[in-house]
Amino acid sequence: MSTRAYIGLGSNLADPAGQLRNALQALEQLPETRLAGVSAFYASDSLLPGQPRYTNAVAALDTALEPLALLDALQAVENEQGRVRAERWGPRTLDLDILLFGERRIDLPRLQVPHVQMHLRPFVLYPLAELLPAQTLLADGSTLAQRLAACPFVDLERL
Ligand code: PH2
Ligand code: MG
Ligand code: MG
Repeated sequence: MSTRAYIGLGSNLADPAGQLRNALQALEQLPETRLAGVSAFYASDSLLPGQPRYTNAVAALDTALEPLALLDALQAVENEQGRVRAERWGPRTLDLDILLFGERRIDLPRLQVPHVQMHLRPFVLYPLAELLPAQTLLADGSTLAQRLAACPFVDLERL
């Protein structure tokens, strides 16, 4: 049985768009997983000031992996692309976040799904909206459409 999962991709170091393209190729190679869709790429300022701008996108996966196995596989891809975990929210070559995993709610120290901050982040919501219906319910009980209205397309640049 496979589950539809949505993955947030982000990079703000070493050719961010190229990092995202490499990561998408790596996602296509994951075991028991099919890459079912990819949003456009978006550029935006970092939430933390003083960092390079980010490029972000969202990918849809159909996967038979369990959530923690998927997380391990995503972290292996981050590491292969030179991710160094120095500081929380530090600049990174590649960040792969599990945003949604079917309808599952997961609250483990290593993994919280739906992603806790996603409903506040335009660089997640806008690419996600390309792949998901507007009435989709998010973790806080709001719909994607409501969150988009509360997170205007301000600083985002569609690439
Ligand atoms: N990720 C962060 C912190 N700030 N800013 C943008 N624009 N895009 C990100 O993906 C991002 C961020 C930590 O995960
Ligand atoms: Mg992350
Ligand atoms: Mg992140």
